[in-house]
Amino acid sequence: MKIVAAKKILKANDQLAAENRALLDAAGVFGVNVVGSPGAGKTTLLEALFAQLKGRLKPAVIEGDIAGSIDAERIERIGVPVVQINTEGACHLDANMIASALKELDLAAIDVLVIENVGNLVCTAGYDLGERLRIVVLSTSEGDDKAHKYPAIFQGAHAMLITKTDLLPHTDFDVERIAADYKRLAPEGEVFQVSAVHGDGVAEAADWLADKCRQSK
Ligand SMILES: Nc1nc2c(ncn2[C@@H]2O[C@H](COP(=O)(O)OP(=O)(O)O)[C@@H](O)[C@H]2O)c(=O)[nH]1
Ligand SMILES: [Mg+2]
Repeated sequence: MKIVAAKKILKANDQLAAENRALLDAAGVFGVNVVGSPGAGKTTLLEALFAQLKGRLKPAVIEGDIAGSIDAERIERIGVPVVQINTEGACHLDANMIASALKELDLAAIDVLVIENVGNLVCTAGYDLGERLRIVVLSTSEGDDKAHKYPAIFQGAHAMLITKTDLLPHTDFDVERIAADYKRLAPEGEVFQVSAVHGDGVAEAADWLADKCRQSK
């Protein structure tokens, strides 16, 4: 019987992630890994951010989904280059999948690559994809205990974007509680509050992303 230790798989992933990062750096492309639960509002947020960043940043997207291409079609409709990865059951993207998808993109024509990971607060935490920035998206309808219950994903994120703030009056979500839990895990992390459908907070998050992208050059 052959047993492959998870640690070994992660080591191989780290190697490939480093190669992806080197490729993106050489092309002057800033890689961003967006993680969060299914339905947290990741794709809607990307649509809002790209509208806000029009003329400032040239984005492309890699969409990770277990099946289908609904999100990639949404991104295509707003005129942003996009590659769909179907993981066929896997609950996260890995660096090998990203390496394949990168071959399908014209890196010379973009300056920020946003990877929308498979919706999941657990598996996605352990896999470096070769990004420079990781953002965790949490919606106000998911509960304010999630940083406490899924620490790894919050700990590894440079920013927490709280989405669907327009729904706050209808929930018991406590922004201060989740922000305090997140800051304990990631003291340097930024917290943004966004309603992608109403537009509140989108400009602040977009400015921060543009700054991070500029600082990386
Ligand atoms: N009320 C409200 N609904 C939102 C917001 N952002 C996304 N949604 C809705 O949440 C659902 C899931 O959004 P989607 O972007 O597909 O989530 P994803 O699975 O994380 O990519 C959709 O019905 C969106 O219209 C928001 O800021 N406010
Ligand atoms: Mg999506």
